Amino acid sequence: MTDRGRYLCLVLRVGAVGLVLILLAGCRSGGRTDFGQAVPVIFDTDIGTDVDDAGALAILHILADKGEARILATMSANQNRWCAPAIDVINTYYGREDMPIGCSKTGPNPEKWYHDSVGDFPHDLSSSEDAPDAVGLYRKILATQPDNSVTIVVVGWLTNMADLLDSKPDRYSPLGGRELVEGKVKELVSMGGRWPNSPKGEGEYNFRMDGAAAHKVISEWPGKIMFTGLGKDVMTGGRLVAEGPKDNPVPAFYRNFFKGHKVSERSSWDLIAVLYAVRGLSDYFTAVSEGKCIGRKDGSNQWIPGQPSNHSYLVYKMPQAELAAVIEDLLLTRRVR
Ligand SMILES: [Ca+2]
Repeated sequence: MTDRGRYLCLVLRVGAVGLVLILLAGCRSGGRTDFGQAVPVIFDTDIGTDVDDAGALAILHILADKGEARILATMSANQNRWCAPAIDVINTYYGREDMPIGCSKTGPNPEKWYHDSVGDFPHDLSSSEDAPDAVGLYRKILATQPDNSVTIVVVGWLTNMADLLDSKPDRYSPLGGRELVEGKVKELVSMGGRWPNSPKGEGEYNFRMDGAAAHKVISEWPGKIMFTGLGKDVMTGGRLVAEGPKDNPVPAFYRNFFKGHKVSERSSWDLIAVLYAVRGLSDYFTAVSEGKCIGRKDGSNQWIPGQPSNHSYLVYKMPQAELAAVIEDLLLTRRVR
């Protein structure tokens, strides 16, 4: 090879390495996946106590349709009889009628709005009692996943996470729950808490509904937790109800909720948790990581500033109205099958 040839070869190599570095930097700052891989997600909800759970599951399906997420399972921490059927109608509408559904057998059991429309849409599960125990299903699924790969997004109380930590070796895995989580879970995203602190004795709803579980998970979870807690002022659902397809159960659930509560929009707590779980900080959020959360058994929480720990909490970067438009556009995205 001539000197000129060697020089050209060197320039090309340096250029290629630079391009790879630029691509890597772009992936780290713009999202959670390396080179566009779908994020494997388990969705855990208290569906029925508020309507944002239905919206959150809907946008998770949409993000899966777009190739950004891969839904491994859908779980209810609310053991009410209507929860699994409500999840089933949404999974079925979005073409994932065989998606595994697990249900807590130990959690709280409130019954509110959701059953009003469940019967109007196709589904198989007629009662949560027919769904397998969520903890067993978690163990079965986690055992088969690559190490440090799974994102769990909990948009209700933390009952299933506490029960998973306490779970014993079984036919799916020789590991106890804590070791299984440590091996397989990349990140737990919890829609819970008020940040940086809840008023004394006034725990946020999801922590308060199972305060013992929140205390246990916050104290003992062996991996990274992102507490989201945002969404009160990010109002969505209005355009979905006005423009959403008639055969989609999610606008119907929102319509029931709006009618029952005499409102025309709803806060987006659970949808924001899903958005972060799949897209990461993106242009939407920043995170506070310097410190650690203390969770008390009454459901209250306090952030102790200090060295970075396995805890972080989310902070808005994008104005709330813009974030609402991003979410509403996702809610109105048509299913692909
Ligand atoms: Ca919820």
